[in-house]
Amino acid sequence: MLIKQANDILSSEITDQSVYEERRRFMTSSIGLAVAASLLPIQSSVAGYGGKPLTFNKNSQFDTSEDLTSYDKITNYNNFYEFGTDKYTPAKNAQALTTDPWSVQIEGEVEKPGLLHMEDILKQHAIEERIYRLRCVERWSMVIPWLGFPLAKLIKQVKPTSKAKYVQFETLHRPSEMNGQKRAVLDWPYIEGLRIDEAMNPLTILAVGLYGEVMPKQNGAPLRLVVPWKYGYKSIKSIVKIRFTDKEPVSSWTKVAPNEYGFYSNVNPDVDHPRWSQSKERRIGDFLKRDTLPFNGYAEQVASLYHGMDLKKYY
Ligand SMILES: Nc1nc2c(c(=O)[nH]1)N[C@H]1C(S)=C(S)[C@@H](COP(=O)(O)O)O[C@H]1N2
Ligand SMILES: [Mo]
Repeated sequence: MLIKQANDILSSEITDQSVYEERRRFMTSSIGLAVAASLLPIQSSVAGYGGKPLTFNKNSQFDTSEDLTSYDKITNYNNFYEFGTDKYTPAKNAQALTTDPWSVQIEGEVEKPGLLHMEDILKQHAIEERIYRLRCVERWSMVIPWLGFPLAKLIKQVKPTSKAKYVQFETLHRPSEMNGQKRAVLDWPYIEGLRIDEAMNPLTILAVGLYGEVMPKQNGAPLRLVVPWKYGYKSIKSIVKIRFTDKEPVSSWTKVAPNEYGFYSNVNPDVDHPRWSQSKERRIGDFLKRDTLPFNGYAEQVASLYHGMDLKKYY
């Protein structure tokens, strides 16, 4: 049989980069589209969370002609200080993390505070595939096919009060499984924050997977933030708490070096990091550097959020 039903595709096949790319090319070719439309369900479904398949639709609004970074690179070159400060050990060390059961505490300025269980989050929100660029403050970038849903949907569900001006996120603190937390490299737990309008922006997602499968542990399983127009460190991993506040949260990186890592952290080629220029970046897998784009190439969608602000002051 030429094409399998999406339900028949095993996750082990999907995780293989070449199979994924082949399927992607096939699905986007005109013949592929016609055949796919007649034979395949629009949704794809592979092994997911809690023994339940992760079902998702591709959101073609967030497609790209750029090459995807390989699954191998995305899952073996990570920043996840809870599992070590270099890029290579999280892939190994993060496997110790228990991600099921998992829940997220909602607190602060909301009408509906409480504990959200991961299974319910997955049941309540339609999962989309979106391809986003991720630009790390350390001058490398990747192109990643995320699975997730707009954070705005979860925020609307818990009904913030009029005092909620900011959203603060917190990563799990569990040194028994997160060996990096045995050292005080950061003030654990890892904290990040957004202004509420940034959090509500349609580009901001909570991601639950990548490359068609459940989130690898080193990439922030089971639930992480992805804010594509900001430096990578704003995209906090393995979230256990979301707090609505009237005060600007102090993120972990701002706490260690406020002159290097500001609250906004918008990708900006015109504002240098004190120790290096931010004008160029290396796409992982490429040899030559490329220009960094304002707001990581998402200016059209988000520049208006900062209208009238001096982005050299609010870095
Ligand atoms: N909890 C937590 N979240 C984190 C980090 C971290 O160390 N701990 N690193 C950040 C940084 S600096 C980057 S660049 C991205 C990297 O995400 P990736 O490993 O999935 O590419 O995660 C961000 N989220
Ligand atoms: Mo980063």
